Amino acid sequence: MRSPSPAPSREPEYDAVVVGAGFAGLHMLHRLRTAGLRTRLFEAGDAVGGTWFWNRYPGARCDFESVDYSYGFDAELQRDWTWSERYPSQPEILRYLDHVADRFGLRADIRLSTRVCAAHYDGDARGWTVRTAATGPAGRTEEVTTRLLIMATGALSAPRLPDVPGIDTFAGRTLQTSLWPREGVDLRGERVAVVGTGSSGAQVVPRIAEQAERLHVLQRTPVYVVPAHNRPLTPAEQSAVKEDYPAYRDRSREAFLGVHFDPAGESAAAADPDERRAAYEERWRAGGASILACYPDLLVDAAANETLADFLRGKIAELVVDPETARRLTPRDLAVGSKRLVVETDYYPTFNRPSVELVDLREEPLAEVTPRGVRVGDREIELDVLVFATGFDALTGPLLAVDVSGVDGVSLADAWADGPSTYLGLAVAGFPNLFTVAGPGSPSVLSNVVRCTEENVEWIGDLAEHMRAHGATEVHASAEAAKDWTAHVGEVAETTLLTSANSWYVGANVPGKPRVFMPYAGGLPEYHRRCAEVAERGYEGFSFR
Ligand code: N01
Repeated sequence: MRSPSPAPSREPEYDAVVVGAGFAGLHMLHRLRTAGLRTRLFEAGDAVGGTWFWNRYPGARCDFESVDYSYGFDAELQRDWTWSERYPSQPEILRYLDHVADRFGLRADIRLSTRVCAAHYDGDARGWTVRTAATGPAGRTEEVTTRLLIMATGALSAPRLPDVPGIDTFAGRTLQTSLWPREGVDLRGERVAVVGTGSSGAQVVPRIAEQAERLHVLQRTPVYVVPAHNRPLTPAEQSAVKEDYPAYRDRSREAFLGVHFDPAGESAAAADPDERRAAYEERWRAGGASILACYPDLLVDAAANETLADFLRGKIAELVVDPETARRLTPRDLAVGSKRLVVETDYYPTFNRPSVELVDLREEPLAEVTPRGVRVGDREIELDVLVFATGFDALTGPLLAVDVSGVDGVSLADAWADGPSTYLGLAVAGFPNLFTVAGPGSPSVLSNVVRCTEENVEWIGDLAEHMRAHGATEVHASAEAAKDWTAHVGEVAETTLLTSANSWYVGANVPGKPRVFMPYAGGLPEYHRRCAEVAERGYEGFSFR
C-alpha cells in the first residue's frame, strides 16, 4: 500500500549502502549492483572475508561442509570453484571470498578499512546519513547519504573479553581467537592458557597443544563435542558434487538446517535402543553435526535428547584416559544442541597429552589475571601467553555497535532495550529502509548461514526492485508485523530445548543482556515460505511511500 506524500527533500548519494564484506555483504553488493542500484559497501577490515578475515586462529575451520558452506546463486561460480577439503579451512574460505570479490568485480564499490560508526534516518530525505571512520590508511572518515542501508554485519562479529579482574595487568602476550594476528604466533616452548571451550576454544586447543610447552585449558562449562573427520576431497567427489549442484542446492533449501541429512527414524525416544545406538555410532564415524539431525525429536523432547547426550558422554569416557579429566569434560544437565554442538579435530585426545591440563573453573574459579598468569582457586598458573576464546556479543552486538537511530531519532539500542524485535529478521519497525541479513529473528546461526544469507539477499534485492518499479522511496515494517513475528520467534523457540541453556543464543554470555532467544528456530524451509508469502502478498506488513 502506498500513501501520498511529498517527494523526498534530496536525492541520496547512493541507492544502497551495505555494511560488511563477509558472505552476506559481498553477495548483497553483487545483487544490488546487478539490479542497477548505486551501491557502496563499507568494511572495517583491510580485506574482504568478514568472520573469515578476523578468525585466523590455528585450526580455524568451518563446521559445515565446504559444498554446503558456499554460494549457490551463481552456477558458474560453483562449477569453477573446487573445494579441497570436506570442511573448509579459514584460509581456503578467505581465498574463496577473495575470488568472489574479483570474479564479480566487486572491489570497485568496496571501501575497506572503513568502519560504519553511525547511521541516522532522515525522514524528509527518506534515507540514511551514514558516518564512517577510517581504521587504516585505505579507509575514509566521511559522511554519505543512501536510500537503503543493509547491515550485513554478521551474527558473531562483536568479540567479547570476560570481566575478569586484572585482565590488563598480564605481562605476557594476550590473544583473542577472533582477532588473531595475521602474521601468526609462534607458541613453541611457551606456557599457554586458553580460556573458553566453545567452538573456537575446541578448535584452537589441539593446535596449540601441538606447539606449546604447557597448555592449561580453562573450562567453565563443558559442551558436547563431535569429531569432524575432516579429509581431502577426492577428484571424483569434487566432480560428482559439481555435476549434482543444482539438485543438491534444491535439497539443501528444503532441509530444516539448510543442509540435507538423512534421519535414522521418526523418534529417538521411541527407537529401539540398539538400533538407535547404531545410528548414533554411524554418524559419529561419519563426523560432523549430522548426529543432531538423526531423529527429529532430538531438539524438542528431553528424553530423546538424553539418549544422544548419554551416547556422547560415553564417547568422552572412551577417548579421555584420565577418569577425573573425563568427568570434568562431561556435560551434565545440558541438552545436546542447546549450546552449539562443537565439531572438532582431536579435541578429546588432546587431554591425554602430559603437557595439557584441564582446569575446571567450577572447581577452581578464575579469580583474576595477574602480571604473571592467572589465579584459579587458590593457585597461580604462570603463563607466557593467555588466549581468550570467550565468544561474542551475538546477533545484536554487531548491530548495536553502530549508533543507529530511526524515526524521531529513536536509537536501535532503546528500541531493543528488552531484546531484538524484527519483522522476518529482515526489518525493524521505526527504522525505514533498513535491512539486516541473517539478523535476529532469522534462522541465521541455527542454519547453514550461507543458505540463510542467500535467501535474505535475494529477498532484499527483490524488494529494492519492487520499490523502484513502483516509484517508492521508503519502506517501513509495521510495528504490529514486527511484534507478531517476534512473538512467533519466541513461541517456536519455546517448543524446543534450545532455550534451556545459558547460551549465546539467549544472550546469557553477556552480563545485562536481555534473555531473549534471538534466532528463528522454525527451520529454513518454513522461514523461506513465510518470507515468500509476505512478498507474494505485496509485502504484507510493510508500508511504502
Ligand atoms: O564462543 P562461545 P566461540 N570465564 O560463546 C567461555 C561459531 N563458531 O567463539 O559456556 C570463563 O561458544 C564460555 O564458557 P560458558 C559457532 O556458532 C563456529 O567458541 O559461558 N570462561 C565458553 O566456553 C559458535 O557457537 C566455528 O560457561 C568464559 C567460551 O568462553 C560461535 O561461533 C568456530 C568466560 C565461549 O564460547 C561462538 O563460538 C568458531 C569467563 N568469564 C566459532 N566467558 C566453526 O565453524 C566466556 N567463557 C567451527
